[in-house]
Amino acid sequence: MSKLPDGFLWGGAVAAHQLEGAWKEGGKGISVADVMTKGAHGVPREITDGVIEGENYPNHEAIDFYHRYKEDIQLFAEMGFKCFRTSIAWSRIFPDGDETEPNEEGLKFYDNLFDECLKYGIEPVITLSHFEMPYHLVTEYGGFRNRKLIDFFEKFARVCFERYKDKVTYWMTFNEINNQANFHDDFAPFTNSGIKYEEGENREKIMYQAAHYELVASARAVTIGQEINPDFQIGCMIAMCPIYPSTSHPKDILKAQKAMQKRYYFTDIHVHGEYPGHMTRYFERKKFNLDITEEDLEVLRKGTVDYIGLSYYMSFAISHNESDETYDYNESKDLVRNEYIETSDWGWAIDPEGLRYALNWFTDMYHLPLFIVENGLGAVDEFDDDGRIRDDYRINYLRTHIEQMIKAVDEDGVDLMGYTPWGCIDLVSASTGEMKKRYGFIYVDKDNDDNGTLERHRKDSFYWFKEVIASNGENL
Ligand code: BGP
Repeated sequence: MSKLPDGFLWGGAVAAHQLEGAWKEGGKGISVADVMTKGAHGVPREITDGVIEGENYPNHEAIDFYHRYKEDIQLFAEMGFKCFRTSIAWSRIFPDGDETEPNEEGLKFYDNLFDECLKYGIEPVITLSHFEMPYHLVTEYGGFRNRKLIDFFEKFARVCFERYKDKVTYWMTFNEINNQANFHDDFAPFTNSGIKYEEGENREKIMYQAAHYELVASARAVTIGQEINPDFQIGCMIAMCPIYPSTSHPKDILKAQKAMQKRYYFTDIHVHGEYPGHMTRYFERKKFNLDITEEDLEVLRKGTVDYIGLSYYMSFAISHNESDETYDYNESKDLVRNEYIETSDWGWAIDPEGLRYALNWFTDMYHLPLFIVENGLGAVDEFDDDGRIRDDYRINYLRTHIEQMIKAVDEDGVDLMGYTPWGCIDLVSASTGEMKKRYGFIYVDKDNDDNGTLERHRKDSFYWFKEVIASNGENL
């Protein structure tokens, strides 16, 4: 007997800009992702001032899912997927983001894609904004530093909800909305908000202002979606990395608690519809004077979500800082290495128990259904002489995480809707732009320098995951 509920949504997750390619086809406009440099190990990607001829922009072709989606969905169906999480590229629907009428060809592409999924009984799970805002909204309006973006996003959301109301039930508004508050590189440009910083600006203040506008845009979308189809399930999407105290020193415990508050206040707003006291006090203390109106607060109260979607890859550990009495969280300064945990080739801490912890934490805090919409291991894959990819490291990672997920459901009573591992087919890495950081059950023949036939191959994990789904998590 399976320990997971019937109808558990097994599947896989991707994002439009990381796999579709066809960056200029079907009337699509240029998105932020199309002008991002290819980073590298330890070198963050940058939003450039436009496309330079001859440069390698990995998202332009990606894995050409735009033309090959039928073949790929068929492979997902062969694995037994119950759902497939992807995003709608905003720039396919509104090429510049500020038009009055949507682009019919873009809408049609997603009609075809969702129909193809439904043909196999695969539920589409759709993120509205996954790091791919139309670039015009960045150059003309400054991205989400501008209040006008709320209206543009609302319009985009309304068009999608109306068009796909009979094909899509599960939605999420902004992918990893809290990722911009992770304080990496002193608030690096964040593609969801489309923000490029000027010299000498108060980046932190700008980030909180943009985050506020995104939260209002999200809440407005939730309210509209619930009106258009009351059967919709509309969630938020939070990047979850639990932050553990590095020791039992009370100051480390308090430091970890404050860090968790800061990283996850987004969830309080999505779920409870209001800012927690620690954030309003923080804004006051910092004299940020943010543009937050009474009307905004009303919108936030109304547009609360139905479930929490989360990504989980790793955990962090943190120590207090004797010279800083405030306990303010600064990720690039305060995080420490957790000696009990191994890391991936890209330095991400591998911590399966952390997933169980995270699921319990969300449940205790918010009492809402949860949906793990990303989890996985980025690794270099190679063919053996017999033409097989023996990715037991990936199987191991997923198995140990699924074991903890099942304990959370079975022993702790967590209400979990489904599990969609990240990058079910190899795609362009979001943080580095590389192809060689692979997550897939399906290998795609393409290398870091844009060479390859784009042919698809089943890895060993493909057959393993197929059995996991068929047994509803019994055979791991
Ligand atoms: C999440 C993003 C994804 C994805 C994943 C893996 O933060 O939502 O878009 O790419 O991380 O990250 P990476 O591709 O950098 O390995």
